[in-house]
Amino acid sequence: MKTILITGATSGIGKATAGLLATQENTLVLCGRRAERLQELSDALSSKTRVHTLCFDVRDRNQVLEQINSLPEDLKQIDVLINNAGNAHGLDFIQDGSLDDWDAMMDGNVKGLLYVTKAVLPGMIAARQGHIINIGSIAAKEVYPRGNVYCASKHAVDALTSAMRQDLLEYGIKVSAIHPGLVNTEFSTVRFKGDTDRADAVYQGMTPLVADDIAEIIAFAISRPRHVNLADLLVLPLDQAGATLVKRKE
Ligand code: NDP
Ligand code: 8X3
Repeated sequence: MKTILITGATSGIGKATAGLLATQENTLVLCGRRAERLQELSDALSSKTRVHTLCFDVRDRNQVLEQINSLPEDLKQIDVLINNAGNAHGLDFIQDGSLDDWDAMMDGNVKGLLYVTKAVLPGMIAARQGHIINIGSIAAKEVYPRGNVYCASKHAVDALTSAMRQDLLEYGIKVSAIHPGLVNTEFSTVRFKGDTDRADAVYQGMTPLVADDIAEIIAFAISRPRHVNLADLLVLPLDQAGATLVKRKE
């Protein structure tokens, strides 16, 4: 029985991962900002396993530390941390970008991941075991036009994943990154600020990944024997060969 903390569990990849891991004898700590969605998740999954929810914004370092430190004694020791919370905000040329969008991406995708990791790490270091899985992106490996700050934030996640793996080597802590290509979640709706037509166009004429595809890979990574680390994995739909190289039907 592992205790697994998932950020961004209220939607998309995080929610699918929670649903799958709940069926595999894990205790779940599910995090997000939308309290009503956390309650719905807890109601849906509590018949399968023990679920504890934490409502916080990963950008707020005080909230992150307070909430994670507020865990009941028997849940304080996190075995697996899935740093999944994140989004893109906007798709603009660098000269047209919004400072608020830039802050949201750098503060959420990079600093938020750091704050959560900082809060969870002392227990892993003391136990000399643990597994951190960072959800990167194909945008961590390539930049694409108008992706600028989102790509920079995910390149930072990629760099931090390698850095964590080096710094935590001595403590027996696994650090993995899973980098998805196009996954049909609420991601594009958030990026385009609720414009669902524009969001739907991202996946038009091609078959994207779905959240369950990534959830299965996360569960596989967690299930490897202790000596095996899936360190860095790019996962693409068949119809995608690069950030902007997508085969679409007419
Ligand atoms: P969704 O928009 O469906 O889910 C994003 C999740 O992150 C939500 O649960 C949201 O919860 C949470 N979140 C976002 N910002 C914050 C914040 N400031 N504080 C706390 N939680 C936050 O998108 P996905 O499931 O697709 O995205 C999950 C991860 O996968 C992200 O890191 C994304 O960059 C990455 N990714 C997605 C791809 C895709 O094509 N969909 C491809 C590659 C990577 P709430 O709003 O309740 O706080
Ligand atoms: C999400 C995939 O291609 O929009 O990380 O950057 S992409």
